Amino acid sequence: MKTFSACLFAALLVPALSFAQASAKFAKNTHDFGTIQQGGDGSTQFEFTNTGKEPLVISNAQGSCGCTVPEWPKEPIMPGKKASIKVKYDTNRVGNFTKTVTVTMNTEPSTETLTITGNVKANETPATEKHEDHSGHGH
Ligand SMILES: [Cu+2]
Repeated sequence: MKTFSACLFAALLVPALSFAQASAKFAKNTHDFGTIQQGGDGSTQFEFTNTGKEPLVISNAQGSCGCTVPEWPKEPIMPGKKASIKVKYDTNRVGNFTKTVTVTMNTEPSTETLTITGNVKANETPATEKHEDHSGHGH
């Protein structure tokens, strides 16, 4: 009898778990800054709504390199509520850029990729100080 109830319990639990999920609907997942002056404002926000049935928890957000820094809400976002992920690019780096931020959440699929792109225009500086093209750097 014990075995039977354990099986029954498992059978009820498995479908319940697969439904217990949050879902993030992003208003947009790319942002084009266009041309920004060197040292200018390289921040943007990616707004999203939890369209799932469970509180949405972001466990991590990771920029594709050190010059792309995300900030995300640490508290759970309730179903139907909006929140946003802030992404800041280091505009002291001159040139074209395309960077991604990978957001990990309790959703299916569990990651969302946000992309930022733009072109940082150099301030008038001596040519020796100029970085030709940031997009080719390896980190
Ligand atoms: Cu970089």
